[in-house]
Amino acid sequence: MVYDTIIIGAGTMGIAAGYYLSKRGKRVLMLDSHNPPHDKGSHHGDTRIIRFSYGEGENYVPLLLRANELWRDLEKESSESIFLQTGVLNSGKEDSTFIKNVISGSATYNLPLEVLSSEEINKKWKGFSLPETFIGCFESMGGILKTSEIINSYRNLASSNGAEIRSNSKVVSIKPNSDKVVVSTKEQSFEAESLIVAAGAWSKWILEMLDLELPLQPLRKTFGWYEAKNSYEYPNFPCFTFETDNGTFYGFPSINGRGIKVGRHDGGVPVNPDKPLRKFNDKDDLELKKFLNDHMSENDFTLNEGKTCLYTMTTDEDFIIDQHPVFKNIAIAAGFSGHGFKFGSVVGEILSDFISTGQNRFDLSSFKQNRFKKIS
Ligand code: PYC
Repeated sequence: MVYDTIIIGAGTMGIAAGYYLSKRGKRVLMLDSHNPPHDKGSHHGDTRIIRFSYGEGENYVPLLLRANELWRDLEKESSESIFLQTGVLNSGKEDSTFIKNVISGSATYNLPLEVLSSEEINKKWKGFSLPETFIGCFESMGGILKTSEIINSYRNLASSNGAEIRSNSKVVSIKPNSDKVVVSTKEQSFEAESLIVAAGAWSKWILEMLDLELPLQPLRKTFGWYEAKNSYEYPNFPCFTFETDNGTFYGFPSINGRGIKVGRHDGGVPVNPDKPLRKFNDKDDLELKKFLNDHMSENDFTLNEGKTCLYTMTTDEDFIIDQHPVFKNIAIAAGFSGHGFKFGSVVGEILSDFISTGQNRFDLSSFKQNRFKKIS
């Protein structure tokens, strides 16, 4: 069978693209080296934050607003609960670039934001104990996206639209052409008019098969759930991001008594995604506990469960969302640098637009792959 589009990677971005293309009546084949949702994807760990006055830059806000509409549509279409509106507190020193971007993003796009002193925050949520030098920006619109529910919803809807998913199918070669692409796994070759590469931590190697050398680096990251008292339980406690002198951290309220979830966003160790990740260890636990002890009012957190996951970093931590420079029938989504999940719906729609019409409605100039071209 000749497909309209082959998608390499059926994780967050790939499965969303597969869904939007299948909804347009396209014959879609998704190939994944694992079986999504799985613990090698950047969707691993049950929950992700969605926030809108974006500390990483205002250029992301239009994408976030569209992503939000599409998450609501997915919730209706799948009849699954995928979003919990907890609000998100972004905290750090007033002169941090991240905090400044949050405040300016809210002003530019007229998004609800409460800017609070550390004293006001510690009073509003008993669980926090912020240093005096910190401020916080609370966005009531933000909250939690449930990752497995989202991947499964897209997967089920795409399958019922006729899309095919082949799990445990590792791609070993690609022969590109402007009107036909042949993609081979060890077992079989497949043909389609167009191709999407959304291969998460494997993107670097897949893109090399298309003559694109991009600075993509998978990193090992850690997060854990910690025993917590009532003041951290959903819906009374928000999600949070913290820029501290000891690193950038994020977290979630405890849901159904599982414990407050916390992870470190910066740092991390470069890894080969084909090798098993070093398990969550005592050093990882100490680092997360120190963050909790320094910024929460409790000081006897005990680990319920610790896990590892993968980020795929670009050197500037901005995404790559683009078309191939030679073959316009190939679209690329890569390098989401640990802050991509919340954009999964809109990135899926953009990839589907690139493939179906060659156009898209957003300014994607900061996400072009040629920003990494070597200047000699
Ligand atoms: O972008 O808010 C975020 C985030 C939370 C965990 C990893 N990334």
